[in-house]
Amino acid sequence: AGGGSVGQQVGYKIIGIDPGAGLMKATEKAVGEYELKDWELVEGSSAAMTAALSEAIKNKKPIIVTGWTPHWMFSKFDLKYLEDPKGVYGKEEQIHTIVRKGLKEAHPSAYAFLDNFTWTPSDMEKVMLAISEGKNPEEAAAEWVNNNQELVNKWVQGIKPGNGETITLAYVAWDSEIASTHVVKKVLEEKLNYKVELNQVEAGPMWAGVANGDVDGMVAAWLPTTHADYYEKLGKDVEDLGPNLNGTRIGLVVPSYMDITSIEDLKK
Ligand code: PBE
Repeated sequence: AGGGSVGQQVGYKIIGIDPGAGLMKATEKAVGEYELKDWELVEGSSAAMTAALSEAIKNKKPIIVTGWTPHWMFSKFDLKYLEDPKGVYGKEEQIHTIVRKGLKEAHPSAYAFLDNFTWTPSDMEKVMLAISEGKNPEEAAAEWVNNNQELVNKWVQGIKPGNGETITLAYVAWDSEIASTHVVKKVLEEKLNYKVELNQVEAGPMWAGVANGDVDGMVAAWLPTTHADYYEKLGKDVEDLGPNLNGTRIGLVVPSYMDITSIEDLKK
């Protein structure tokens, strides 16, 4: 389809996201290790990447994007990960909840809930999908919380509500983290009587904000691989509350109609 090599078909471009994402660092490494010499990793944002993907699929054009799971793109479109025989993108990992040191003493109820918070890729995808279909994140989170009272009540069971104190959460505008962070905000406000301020920042400042105590926490740490750099630098200055979600994946993603299966095919 389209004629020529895959590289020629897509102009030797991989459509990336924000430069702070671990996925971008991994992709730079992949470009090196697979010797994709003529290729360019295009920086942008999650929103720009999904817009380019939607547009390409609408026109049945070839495209290569940096992608991850959980993500609504896999329920909306017929997509596949390119095989990664060199294992550059790592194995399955977890999304962790990370809080500032001292949060437990300062806001024990918020801390207890954040420690309990855990859900599944399919939960997260429901919120993501609603947002991708036009709901604003607050609405989508409220609707999910409303529909999942049993699980939500387990998270807050036995926890004494706060007294209207403010909790600050940092997140990056990745579709997955927009979803999770808004759900956590909603639960803290509706069930535990906190006020929640959200700081949307880049990945570096998100980690640094929790490490220096400017923000109380985040639910967006992809470990052990994707955020390995950040964790190595700042892990000792934060408290890791462990995984809130299991079953992630990152890599290069293409529409299923493209006639390639492996990152190695990009060299041809
Ligand atoms: N992501 C989504 C992020 C983590 C969440 C895979 C784009 C990254 O740092 O790459």
